[in-house]
Amino acid sequence: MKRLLAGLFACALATLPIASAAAAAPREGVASLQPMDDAEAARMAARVRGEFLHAWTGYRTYAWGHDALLPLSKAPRDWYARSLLMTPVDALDTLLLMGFDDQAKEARELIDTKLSFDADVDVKHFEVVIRLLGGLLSGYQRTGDPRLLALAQDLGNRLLPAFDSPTGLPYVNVNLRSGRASGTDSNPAEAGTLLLEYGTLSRLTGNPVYYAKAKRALVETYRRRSKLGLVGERFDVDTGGWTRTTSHVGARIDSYYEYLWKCWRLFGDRDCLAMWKPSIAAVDRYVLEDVHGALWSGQVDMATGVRTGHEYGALDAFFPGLLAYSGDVQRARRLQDSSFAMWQANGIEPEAYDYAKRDVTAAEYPLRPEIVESTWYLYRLTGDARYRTMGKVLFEDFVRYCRTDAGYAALKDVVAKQQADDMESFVLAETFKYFYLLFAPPATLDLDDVVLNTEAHPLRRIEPR
Ligand code: DMJ
Repeated sequence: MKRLLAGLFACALATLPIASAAAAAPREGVASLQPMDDAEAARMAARVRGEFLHAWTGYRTYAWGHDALLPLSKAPRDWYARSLLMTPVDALDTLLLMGFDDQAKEARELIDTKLSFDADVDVKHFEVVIRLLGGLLSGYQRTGDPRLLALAQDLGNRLLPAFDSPTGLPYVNVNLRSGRASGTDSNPAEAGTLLLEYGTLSRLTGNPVYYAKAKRALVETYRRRSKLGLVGERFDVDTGGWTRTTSHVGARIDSYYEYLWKCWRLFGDRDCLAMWKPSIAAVDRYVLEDVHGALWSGQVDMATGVRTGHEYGALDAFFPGLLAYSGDVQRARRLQDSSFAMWQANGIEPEAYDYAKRDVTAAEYPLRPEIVESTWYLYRLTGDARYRTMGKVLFEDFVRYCRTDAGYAALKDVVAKQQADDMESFVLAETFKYFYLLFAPPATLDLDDVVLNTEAHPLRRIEPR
């Protein structure tokens, strides 16, 4: 926090005549920043592109053909007994967006020739949908490569048994070869963050089954909301009963809200809009709160609305972007200022932060994209070039603390800045993509043309057949 306050005062003093400086209130958040001009933005876009290439090259050199790179040990890591090419599939559309055509071609050839879903492995349904199904569909829409669509359809078919529960809520895992589904301890994010991908698969193949199953899971989640309109954090897939009733917008719930809004945007599905409206009203009323003069989002009980916690964190930081995207720019700006203050407190954001006590409560940073995502939405939707300057602060810190010889490393502890041997595929799918989009010319991605899934894969609108 000290660093933030010192920075804010320095900046305010630099731009005010001495006589009025003493009387002026310190400006905070985005108001403390100067707008970035287009020439500086172009330099930043080139820098982000260069750093992305550094991370991609690390994967290419030390982990080619595997799911992910271990950036400290310079070795590969696979999620299961067999690689599912998580990083190449997740990174493909970022390579294309940034104009790395040779690398994209090489990644596509690897996927086309080596990726097979005929594997006796129990995979996490949600993760495979957002990263692999989303990545394949977006890659197909960008390249027209029919093999990517064929892989997406094969994967979709193998995953469908996940929905065969008594409630229609999906099981957590599914075996890609046998279709055996397992895992009943699930949550709104895992059940409700499927329709953009399955729905796009239906639109592209003409087979409505994918849309129907994923939509039912979203509706079944919504149906279980409390009288106040809030959802909890965990439920049992077989019974549909809540097993944890804490409500918030962070881990295990976050992208459920994201997809209510985005499925309306992508498919024009009025049911999604009808579910979004009371849901966001309940979040505004019960979950968001003013503390120390700033807007934050914490925890309440879904049934009573009684406040149970004041924790915000790296995952919650997607919410300002969603607020802005859905039209509530005022609240979006205030919450983004809070995300930025949380980041500035240690020069990198922690996984969880108690905003009432101003204390880090979970110190790791797995290179998450959400704060960058929100910075980009706010810039794109308001045109306020100070958000580009905010993004530059984030990027410089990100490079300073997380860059390694071979790529980018997560942090075990944002206070001690101790690195961890982990570079998730979402770093290449999302974190670098949002940084790049923030500084690149807006025409790089037309928000009227696409909706980004929760893993930042841009999906194009397609009319139903
Ligand atoms: C990503 O896989 C997705 O953004 C998901 O919705 C949340 N977690 C990670 C990034 O933090």
